Amino acid sequence: MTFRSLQSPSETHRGKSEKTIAATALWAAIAGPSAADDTWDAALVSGGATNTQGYSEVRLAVAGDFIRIPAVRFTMGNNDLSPRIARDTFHATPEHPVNLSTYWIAKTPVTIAQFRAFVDATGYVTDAERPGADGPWVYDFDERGFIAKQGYNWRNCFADIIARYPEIPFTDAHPVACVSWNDAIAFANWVGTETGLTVTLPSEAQWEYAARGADGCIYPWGNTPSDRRQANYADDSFAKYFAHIEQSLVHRGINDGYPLTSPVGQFPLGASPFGVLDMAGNLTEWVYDGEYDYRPTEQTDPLARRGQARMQKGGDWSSSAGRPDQRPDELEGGHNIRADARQADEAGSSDDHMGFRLAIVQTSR
Ligand SMILES: [Ca+2]
Ligand SMILES: [Ca+2]
Repeated sequence: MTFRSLQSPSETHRGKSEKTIAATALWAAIAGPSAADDTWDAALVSGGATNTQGYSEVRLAVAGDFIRIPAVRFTMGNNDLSPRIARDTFHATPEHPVNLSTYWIAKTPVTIAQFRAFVDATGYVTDAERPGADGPWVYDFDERGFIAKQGYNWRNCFADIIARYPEIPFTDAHPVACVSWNDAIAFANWVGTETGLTVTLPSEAQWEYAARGADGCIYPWGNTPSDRRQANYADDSFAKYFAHIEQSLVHRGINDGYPLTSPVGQFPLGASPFGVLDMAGNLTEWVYDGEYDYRPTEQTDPLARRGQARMQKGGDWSSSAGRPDQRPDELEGGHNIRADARQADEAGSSDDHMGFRLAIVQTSR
């Protein structure tokens, strides 16, 4: 594989041919053993450097940084869950061997700025904005909880909270929330069209391996809960504003600095073994799979292609650490930042603690 010629002046391309070259280089890198030596088209795909953890990273102009995850056989799910943890991880049992082909996963979730560029370019209308839609589930101080509110969507789903407490940090560099699985797929399809790559949501297996690594840790950074520097979830800064709800979720004694979401990439010490950021906390993330139960048998590139409900991973700003010493979560399923935790929700639904990140794969879905 020789991609260095792509950057020579004599092979400068623009427009469609440029996209095709970038895509060709990325496919070759997915298949080949020496991606760290590859170079990338500067306009559309740049980087090609090796990150701190030793994995290749590239940058898509419209969708940020992606990390190459080499093919592997790993153990998905968990057999070592107490009944409470089993419930809070949406029954992430039994553990089972999974073979994954090489893929690329986004280093961070899609930001509001990136999603805004997509909407500006295409005129896309999200599920929550469609006539007659129920609206996303967002926090309401009068109701003292999360309720479905019409008129809210990705543009304004934190607006009431920010208006009430303008000191809470919030910018377009934060991950986009109040987007449905359908909206996430629409964004992925747009990035695919723009780049010529097969861009989609990661499968649940791809997401979990990118978060846990070969050692199968509880969190992306290891097995001990955050000391405030590894992730954004329900901490003392959350409790300051949401003290009247979900007290059992709060990790007392740490302050990660963010009552709501944080800008993406703010917790480098929370990187996964591959350098992937924001997997635990910030926003829970849609993955491609429809809702399904684990089986003990070995699987290769597992993907539940269909399902009205879609799986979600990673926990968010309102989630617990999922520590064994915590009191139980009142809610069934998920709502903690363990890498093996699972949730599911209707593909057309959205809420203020749900976002997504992209993956680049070799086969269409
Ligand atoms: Ca927090
Ligand atoms: Ca996350």
